Amino acid sequence: MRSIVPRILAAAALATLSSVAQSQTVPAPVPGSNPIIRDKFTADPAPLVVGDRLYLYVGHDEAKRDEMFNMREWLVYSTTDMRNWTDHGPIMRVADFKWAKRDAWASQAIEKDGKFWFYAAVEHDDTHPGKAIAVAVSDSPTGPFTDAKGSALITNEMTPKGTHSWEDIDPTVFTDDDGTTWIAWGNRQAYIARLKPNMIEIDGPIVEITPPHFEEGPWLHKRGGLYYLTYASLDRATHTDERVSYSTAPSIRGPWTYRGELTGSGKYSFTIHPGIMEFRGHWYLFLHNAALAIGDQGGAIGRRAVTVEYLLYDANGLMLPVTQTEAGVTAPPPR
Ligand code: FUB
Repeated sequence: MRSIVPRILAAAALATLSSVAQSQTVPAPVPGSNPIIRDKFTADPAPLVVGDRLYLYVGHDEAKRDEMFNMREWLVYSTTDMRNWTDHGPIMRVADFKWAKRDAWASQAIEKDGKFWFYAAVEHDDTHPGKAIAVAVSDSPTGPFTDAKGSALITNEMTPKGTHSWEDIDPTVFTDDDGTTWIAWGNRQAYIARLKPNMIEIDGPIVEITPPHFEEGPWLHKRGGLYYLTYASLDRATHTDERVSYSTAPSIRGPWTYRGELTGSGKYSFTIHPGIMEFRGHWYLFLHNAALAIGDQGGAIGRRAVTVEYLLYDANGLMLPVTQTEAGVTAPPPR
């Protein structure tokens, strides 16, 4: 019988050569390049700055094979340098809202009076069929968050004009200079309402503000004297995948002026979702695409990956078009 030792040695040598070859041909990603999170599929990025740290809330995409969405929890990451991200794990599961039955969809957290308020889209149980908006609270941006109300803040019945059951999704929250916090949300129709100071009740009417080609994912922010409503848009006559568009207004109450598209579509992705924040002297636009593969799981509608790019404004405060890149914010800021 021939010895198998030479064959084992040859195999080991080959394995070493192939791992050397691999490490030479596939360089490790530059920390902070896109997608910024690579060990999990993540979507619907929502940044929040607390002190010298930027926190990023995302939905955890866990769809398998041809499943559309499978989202059961929200995760949070943080950074101080926009390069290196700390994983703080799940901050909440959709099961923590006892009245919700599934779908940890888009969210946003905001700080007010020393507490952190987390607003998120979920599927309500059969007592209020359709999507709903939940609110949770924590003493820390990394949680744990608990249901702040014990029931939905917004249910499908509160917006009767809508024609489909997933109209009440994708909350964005914004506190104006007078201390009033506003919440906007929607799918196909966009709405805005004032929150009571307790942050868990709507104060006054729900007003429709649907901008051109609005699909979902609104994001409110203010820079200088200008208010921005940025959102995932879909011009069904010309595009098959969402892009990002925006409107501006001189006041949170409008009137809103449509300013056109800010981005194209995310690579391989039907959805896209803007999250905008200023941090350490730069403005950033967070998005997602479906360009990440993990093992044998390729990107898909339910397996997305968050990205970040610099966001620049012209002299009139209009946002300059943004392209999703691999280098992201590891490249020098464009001028
Ligand atoms: O992630 C689930 C849904 O897809 C979000 O709520 C929408 O904004 C879209 O990204």
